[in-house]
Amino acid sequence: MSPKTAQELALPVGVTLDRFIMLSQSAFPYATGELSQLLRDIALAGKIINREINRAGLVDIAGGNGTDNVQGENQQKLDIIANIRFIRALKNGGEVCAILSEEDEDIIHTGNDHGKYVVAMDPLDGSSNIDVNVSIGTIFSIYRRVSPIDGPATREDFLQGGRKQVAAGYILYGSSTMLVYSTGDGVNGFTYDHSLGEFILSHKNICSPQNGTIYSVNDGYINDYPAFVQQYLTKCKEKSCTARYIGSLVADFHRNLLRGGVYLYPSTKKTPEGKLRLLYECYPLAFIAEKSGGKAIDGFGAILDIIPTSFHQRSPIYLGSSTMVDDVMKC
Ligand code: FBP
Repeated sequence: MSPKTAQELALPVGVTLDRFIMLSQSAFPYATGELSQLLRDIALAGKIINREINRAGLVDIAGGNGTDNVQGENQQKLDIIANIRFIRALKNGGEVCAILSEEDEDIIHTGNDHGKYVVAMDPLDGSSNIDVNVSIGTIFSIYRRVSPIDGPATREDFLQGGRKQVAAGYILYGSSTMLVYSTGDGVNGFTYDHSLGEFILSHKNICSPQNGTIYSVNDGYINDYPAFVQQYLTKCKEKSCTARYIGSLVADFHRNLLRGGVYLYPSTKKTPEGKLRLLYECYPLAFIAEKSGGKAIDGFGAILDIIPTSFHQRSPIYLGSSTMVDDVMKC
């Protein structure tokens, strides 16, 4: 047997997130590295939460905490842990002057008044699936502040509208842990290598298939959905499309992003304004959808064109492969 080459003996580990961020930054001559540092801080918090989730069944951090969040939802212990871990990482990172979280009513000022960025986040999405070991996720949206630097952040910093996001993404805690984000120029995915403690580039320049056969919706509420949605779902069934619904937005969105499909959370009689939160669920995933060639609408127009009026406002959402979203709209 011929001897192996050095390359064969030491296969490259791939491009780490750090290196990818550095390489992307060098594409922007005026970049100052603050957004790069912020992305690293998010990745660090993701690694810590991944560790907590993996051992949730072994230590007393599974289940409800007996407290409710601003939405009146029962908080899971891991919701609170994820929230704290992100706030701490962004505070210590120094680039973020304020945070808006699904778990807190008001803006969280980090004390980094010199920070140029604000972050809106859903620290742990899909909470109802935590205890049953089903994939869950973190969703984040980043804006450059509009309020003066060195002063406290303001409401206006968070109500700029989805098109003003400078970056957005999610972390999926699934069969593997992945970080997927965009800074406006393409969407890239990184898989967490536990043995190295590094996110490694595994999905370069993700492009959402223009069409697909998967639809993701809570079919249990079908009688409560608007007529055009019922019409669209009937068409899907007539076309023998495949129904896939995990009940974890990040997991459902991620599958459809790679395979082609559409996720629907329409308004219902119970929630006429929809269930999902505009600022830290709809906007960031709509950003990823559009930057990967897909679409995201609320039934009337693009999600990213909605002018926000309050921190925790909700919106109906239909997002995924562009042809399937157009078909929803046609209905
Ligand atoms: P949170 O867990 O962050 O509140 O997210 C909302 C969510 O769980 C999504 O992840 C999911 O897609 C949807 O709600 C499921 O809602 P339903 O149980 O009504 O189908």
